Amino acid sequence: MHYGIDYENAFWDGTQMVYGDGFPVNDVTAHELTHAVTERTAGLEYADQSGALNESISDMAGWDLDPGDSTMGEDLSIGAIRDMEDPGAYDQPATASQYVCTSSDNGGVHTNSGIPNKVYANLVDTIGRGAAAQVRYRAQTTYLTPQSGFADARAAFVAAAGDVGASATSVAGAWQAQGVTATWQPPC
Ligand SMILES: [Ca+2]
Ligand SMILES: [Zn+2]
Repeated sequence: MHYGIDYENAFWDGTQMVYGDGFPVNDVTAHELTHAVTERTAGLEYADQSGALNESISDMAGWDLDPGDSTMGEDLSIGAIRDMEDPGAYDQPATASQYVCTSSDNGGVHTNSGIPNKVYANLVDTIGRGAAAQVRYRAQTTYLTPQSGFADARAAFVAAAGDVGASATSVAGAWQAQGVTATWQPPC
């Protein structure tokens, strides 16, 4: 589903992403490679909430490797396709109450990813990108599972924060700010 990309200068060694010296990291390339990491770790099913999380984790990692702007895909011929800080700029929801129920796009995986994307923007703002990236990677590789939903992801990120020495309160707050409470469920 997400192949046909250049693996020459960046690869996953079974534990982490490895980038060659001076390799100009494209956010979309990192996004696609991160799908491979997710497939082999969290295994998030590519539909509905877990699919939106799968998409969002890839956007988070893509942004971390191309942190100079908050848009995704601005180097594509079609231009930017998403904005981590302002999901609404590309017709994505930013809060849980705006969760889109649809049967297209595997249950709106490229739409509802805006919610956790904005959560991650909150997290970068509050604890800094380095810590946010550690939390994100730890959650992806240790706590998220194939059926994880948004509330599970909140719990996963909070648990990951404890492991890497980040503020669990700040992590919970980043989710809470977008309406993802510990027990949130979508209307569909
Ligand atoms: Ca970008
Ligand atoms: Zn993707």
